[in-house]
Amino acid sequence: MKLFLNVAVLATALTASYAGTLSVAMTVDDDYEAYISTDPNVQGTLFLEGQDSWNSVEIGTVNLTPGVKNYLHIRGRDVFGNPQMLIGTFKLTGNFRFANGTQSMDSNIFDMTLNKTGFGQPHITIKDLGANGTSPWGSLGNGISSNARFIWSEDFGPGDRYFAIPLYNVVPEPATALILGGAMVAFRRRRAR
Ligand SMILES: [Ca+2]
Ligand SMILES: [Ca+2]
Repeated sequence: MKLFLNVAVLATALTASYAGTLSVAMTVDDDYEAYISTDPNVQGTLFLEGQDSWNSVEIGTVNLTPGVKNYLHIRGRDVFGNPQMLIGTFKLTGNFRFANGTQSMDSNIFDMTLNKTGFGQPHITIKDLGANGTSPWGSLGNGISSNARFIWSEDFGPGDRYFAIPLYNVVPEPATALILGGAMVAFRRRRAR
């Protein structure tokens, strides 16, 4: 009975560790909303926005839905005319990974997608406008890495830009659960003596 209870507690602890968070430090020239979604075609739930100020970096953290792929959806737009850009640094916890295989990434043209008509639509090319520090914006801090890139669509102009970053759910190695489970059983046996 005690063993059963401990296995149940262990299972609960393992399940809890499967959850994760996404932390964001970003800004857009000039305006954006950031959403978290479990469907690439659905905008999702708003958790961060930056209103009309490219030089203020917003930070936010959101809980991810465990066990499935999540998506960071950023809907950005220019408000005051050229120039236009998005820049940010993104971090994950729990069993989530970016396309680069790690829990940290900076805005770049390789690990994100973009289109001008809506989330889940066919992708268009992202243009690299230079590393953090590049004129006319200069260096942006408050959590944005010096390696982050200023990016936008190839064409400038009005209208929303839909950026997406997939957050892959990584299934833990079964060996880890077995080792933990085995250790717990051994621990209980020692205590029982
Ligand atoms: Ca901002
Ligand atoms: Ca602008």
